[in-house]
Amino acid sequence: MDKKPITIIGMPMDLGQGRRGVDMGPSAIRYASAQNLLRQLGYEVEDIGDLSVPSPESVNIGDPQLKYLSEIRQVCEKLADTVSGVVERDRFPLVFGGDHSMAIGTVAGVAKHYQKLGLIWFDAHADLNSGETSPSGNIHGMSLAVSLGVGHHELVNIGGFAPKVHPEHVVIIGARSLDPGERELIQHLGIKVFTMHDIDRIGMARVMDEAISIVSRETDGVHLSLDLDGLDPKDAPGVGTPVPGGMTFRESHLAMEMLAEAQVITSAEFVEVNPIIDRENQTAKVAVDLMGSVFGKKVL
Ligand code: 4U7
Ligand code: MN
Ligand code: MN
Ligand code: MN
Repeated sequence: MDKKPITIIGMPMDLGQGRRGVDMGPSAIRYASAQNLLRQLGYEVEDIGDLSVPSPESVNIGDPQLKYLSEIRQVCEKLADTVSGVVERDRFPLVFGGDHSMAIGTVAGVAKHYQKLGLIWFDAHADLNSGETSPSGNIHGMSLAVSLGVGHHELVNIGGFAPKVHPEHVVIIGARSLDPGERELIQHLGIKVFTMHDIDRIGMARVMDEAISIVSRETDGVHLSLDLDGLDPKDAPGVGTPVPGGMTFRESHLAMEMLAEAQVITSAEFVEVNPIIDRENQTAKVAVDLMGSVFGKKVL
């Protein structure tokens, strides 16, 4: 198997959500020995550190329907440039977050290099709101919409082009909390969503077979955007927006192992780890464990 060298980027950002703490996610994930594990798996790894992100106390919240819009735009532009530079150096970008609004930057950075990018959104939520539909005004609930070209123009045009992905190349896995505007957009764009109901009903193995065939059909790269709240809060308690009834530790692992087997993933981010409400860094450890599986760790 081709083991592309990995570049880790930290995004210590919590401007996109209501609760403090996910800005410490990158440290917690590093503390859970991400780099060691990847080296043990035989990868060359570099960590280029954290991007600098303003703390919410130091800036103005701005429009309550698009909180911290201008700061999020700025740091996502920077993240997009950084990620794009990593791809240009023929390395695998692996980003640690940070609230999920950062995906606007990560996806913009990779999409510059892949005309037809596949996208796996592993999440309890769909992140398909806009300033008009959001019940919270938190941009971490809008990042998938923005990547599809729906939302505020300042976010949609990050990186200088839009959209970053097309709906037919996107799958959402693990959804169990959707807002009315998100349901409408899913219908309107025809996005494939594997809800918890689907996972219960047909099992994770079949869900992943279908998901992999969708994201790899006619695409030239696939990004994995993994929000730890996709897992059940019993397995990943350290997240800002926990929703009961999520994917188990084993189901999530199976999903990652199948992605590794299919060898489709060309970039990844692990987001929304909140050490403040975690228990002994359990959620960051789960993130690193899942990372192991994505990068090909096997029992035998
Ligand atoms: B996350 C929410 F209303 N939909 O928009 C919203 F339920 O990145 C939650 O998936 C968004 O954690 C959660 O605020 C965003 C809410
Ligand atoms: Mn999310
Ligand atoms: Mn979520
Ligand atoms: Mn979340």
